[in-house]
Amino acid sequence: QSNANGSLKTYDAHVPEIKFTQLFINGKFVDSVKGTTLETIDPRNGQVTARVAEGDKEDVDLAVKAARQAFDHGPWPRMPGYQRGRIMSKFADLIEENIDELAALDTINGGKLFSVAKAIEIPHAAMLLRYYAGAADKIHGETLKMSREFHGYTLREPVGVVGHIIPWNAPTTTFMMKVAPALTAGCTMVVKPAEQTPLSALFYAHLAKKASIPDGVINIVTGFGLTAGAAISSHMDVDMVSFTGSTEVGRIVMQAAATSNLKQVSLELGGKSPLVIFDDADLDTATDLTLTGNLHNKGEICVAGSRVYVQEGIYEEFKKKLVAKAKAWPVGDPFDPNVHQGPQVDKKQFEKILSYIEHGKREGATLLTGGEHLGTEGYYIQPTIFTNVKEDSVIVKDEIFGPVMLLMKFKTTEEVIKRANDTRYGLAAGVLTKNIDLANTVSRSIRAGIIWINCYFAFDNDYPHGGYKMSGFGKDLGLDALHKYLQVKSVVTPIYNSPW
Ligand code: TXE
Repeated sequence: QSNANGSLKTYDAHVPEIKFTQLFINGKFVDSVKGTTLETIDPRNGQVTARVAEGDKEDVDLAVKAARQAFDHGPWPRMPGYQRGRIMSKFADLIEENIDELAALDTINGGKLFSVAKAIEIPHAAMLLRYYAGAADKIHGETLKMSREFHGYTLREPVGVVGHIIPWNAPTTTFMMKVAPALTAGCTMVVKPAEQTPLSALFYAHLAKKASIPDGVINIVTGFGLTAGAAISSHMDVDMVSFTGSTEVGRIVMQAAATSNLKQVSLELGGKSPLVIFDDADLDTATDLTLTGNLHNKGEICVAGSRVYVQEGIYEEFKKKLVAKAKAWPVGDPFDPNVHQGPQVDKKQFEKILSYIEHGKREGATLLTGGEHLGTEGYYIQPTIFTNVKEDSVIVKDEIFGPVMLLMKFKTTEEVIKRANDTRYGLAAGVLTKNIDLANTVSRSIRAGIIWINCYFAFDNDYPHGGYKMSGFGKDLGLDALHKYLQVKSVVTPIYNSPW
């Protein structure tokens, strides 16, 4: 453990044996057609932890074929909803029996805090499965009265074969946010985890099979975006692609969907969320929420509140407190229970963040604390705070996706609303004030998918998550996500001699 300036200790006690490294297609673990592999790296030290099958177009073809067969002829879409729900609940039980191992895989693969993965993210994956399992026998359409001698009804039918393309920052949560509602809907699927973090997804495939999810329903193709990912988004036999990742790749996925079979598209992309703190906010709560809102998951989180707007009356005092707390923030080995921030996911992301920090300095922003690589090995970065930033500068406009926040002063409500909305993104926002009218005005005025009042990162299974503007469209979580994997069919029939 260390604070932002100390040295790092390494904990190896929890490193699990890696059991699954092959693709999972039609219920079996198999090598890739070409037989090639990719390396997964432990971000604590940059060392190779495993070699995982590298899937390419041919493997995606096989996986889609299996998913198509399971959808067109298999039992999953046809079985009663309660039965699908029962199997999903069994899947949830098996996850709970393997929490430690799953949490450790996400830690050595993505640098995630073991304590958080164990206490929150893995149990949440099981909860999410149960939430959607409970909805599996409650999928229904409506009966509609027509104006003439017809009547009709609507059916909600599964979309079909879904391709899920998943990022590395929340390998478990994103996997389950996509897989669970699609399972409930009766879809079959091909999942491509991020090349950096494929290990837990393969373990989930093993547990799904053990829970009796039929072969071909969940297929996992580990591999790179440009090859396996592109093969999914341009596949003629995939009915929908559900993507979480960068705005840049979201655009490519949508183009591929448009130029192939016009498959449905759902995109959860990046953010640059505003956190607006008014003069009457409690300083301790406000500084704590600002830190967790930016340093949770080492800032690799799409809803990070990285544009921090503080009203002028408390600005100086807030700044002093925030910097003092950031300097004491424990960064270190993610297996250490006292640590709050582990290493960035990989060398590429680590270097990207450091280059944004350099860019900020060159643009003339004032570095209040942090800004440096921490330790001599691994991808650790100090919690970093900039102030005196120009609103049109690159570090204010771009998503940095690291432990870097920008502190800005404002005077009036009108002004801060305008500045908060001055972004191409619209994923989340926070507002801290004791004045309920002010909180309501700001929440209605900011164009973003979720607004937190006097809190940050409060998520629940039932709350839809997804963006406005260039943060994407289509929700994860909640019943909105279930409806995304269903399509509505209208059925109309004549009705004679109706008394009504
Ligand atoms: O994302 P990519 P990267 C943001 C964040 C981060 C930046 C870059 O700002 O710094 O994106 O991260 C697959 N066709 N977010 O480069 O490339 C890829 O293999 C199809 C925000 O890792 O978008 C992986 O599975 N798929 C974010 C997934 O897309 C392709 C989470 C995401 O990777 C592809 C992650 C292609 N041509 C990064 N190219 C969030 N919204 O939470 C890549 N992929």
